[in-house]
Amino acid sequence: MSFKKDFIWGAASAAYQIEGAYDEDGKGLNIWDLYSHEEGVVAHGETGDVACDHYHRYKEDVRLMKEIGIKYYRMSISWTRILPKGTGEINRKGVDFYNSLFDELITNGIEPMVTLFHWDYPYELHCKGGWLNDESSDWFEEYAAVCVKLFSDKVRYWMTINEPQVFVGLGYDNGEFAPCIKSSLPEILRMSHNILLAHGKAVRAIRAGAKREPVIGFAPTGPCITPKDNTVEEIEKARYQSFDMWPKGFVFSNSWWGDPIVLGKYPDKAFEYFGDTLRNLIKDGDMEIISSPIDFYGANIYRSSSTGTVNGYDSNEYIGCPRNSMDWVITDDALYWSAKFLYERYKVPILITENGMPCHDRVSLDGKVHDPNRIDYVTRYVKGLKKAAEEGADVMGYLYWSIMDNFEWTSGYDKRFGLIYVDYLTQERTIKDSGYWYKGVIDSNAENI
Ligand code: BGP
Repeated sequence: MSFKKDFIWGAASAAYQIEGAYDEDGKGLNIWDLYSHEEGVVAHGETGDVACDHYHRYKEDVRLMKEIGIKYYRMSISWTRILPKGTGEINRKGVDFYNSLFDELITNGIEPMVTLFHWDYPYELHCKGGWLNDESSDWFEEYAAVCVKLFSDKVRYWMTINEPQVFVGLGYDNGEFAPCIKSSLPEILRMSHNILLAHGKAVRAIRAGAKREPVIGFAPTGPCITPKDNTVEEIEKARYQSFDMWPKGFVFSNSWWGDPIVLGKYPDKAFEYFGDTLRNLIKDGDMEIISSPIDFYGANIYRSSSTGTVNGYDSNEYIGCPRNSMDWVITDDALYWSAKFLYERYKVPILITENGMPCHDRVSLDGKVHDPNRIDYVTRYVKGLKKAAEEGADVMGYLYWSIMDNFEWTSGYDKRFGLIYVDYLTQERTIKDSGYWYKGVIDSNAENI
């Protein structure tokens, strides 16, 4: 048994993390352009101004992708490169850039998969209240419709939003990520509802405007809880906890976002906790818009925590557990349980939109980048994913995060997730051992794992 024949193998990136050229060719500013410049936001005062300079080096990058054997490339569009003010006037040079990139990918046999929003929110719209403004879902719909009109002759795969858990939780709840805001509970509820509406309206805009049959999803993350042993009780507990939500920090949960989008309703607990404050936000027809059918459920998964832990992964269960350079525990069965649980609950194909490992990579004296830990990590996680597929979960594909080392948000450039090493001083690229190894995984549809 194995993955299906048309299994999607690829790697992912996001515009702000790789493109650079932050104020070139008519691009408008976004919240990361601005807030990364504020003191204390990003480690070592680093910014994404230049990043991997992918904007100028995309041809070389596509060539390296081809060398690695990448078949699908998940990337995001920088909203303000297309619409500098977030809505209204279109920036032709931004459009030209993405058209050239898509052409380059397609010519090299790589299918582009586009995320519309990977956190780089237009600054002009932020000044109008951002997601708190009840027009924000219309702004996003306009942006989605523009992209579909411009690019759907080349792009079939679309993801609306990346990790609402994280951009809301860290950006507007605890204030660590741009735009560094700590919001009140009613504000968090309101912006969540607007984001869900934005997602739904974008799904409809893509479906209505696409020139070729689109494949649409979104790319959430969320807690993945695994059973500490294989007893029925522990498995049930893990399933329950994976979709549970709490009165505080609930934006990080799976069900707060996944249930409205796929099941068409907020979790019961949300009404228990927030009562009329939530009820009053929901207008007639909203839930139908939010739950406009999607073709796949994306999942960004890096780690899990076991039902045996007291406080998630920070407990004795993980004493001495291997950790990556972000200090995240390495939990081999994360993809197995999450693919299984997500598919059981949502019953739409699961696409692993991100999974990967940041390591302490460097170019060795022999000129190569040896990263056996990354190879070991992917082997273990993909084995789990394969087992989930063999046991009946509809798993559509796996996208490694990330195609190349890049700007890891507030952690700056130290954390290297890439299959391609980037020397930020010279912009020289080196395919890591894992990149060459991944080619074998792709070519054999993971029969070698
Ligand atoms: C992505 C980011 C990555 C990485 C990842 C972490 O969407 O762009 O750079 O930070 O999320 O995932 P999580 O937030 O689930 O830990």
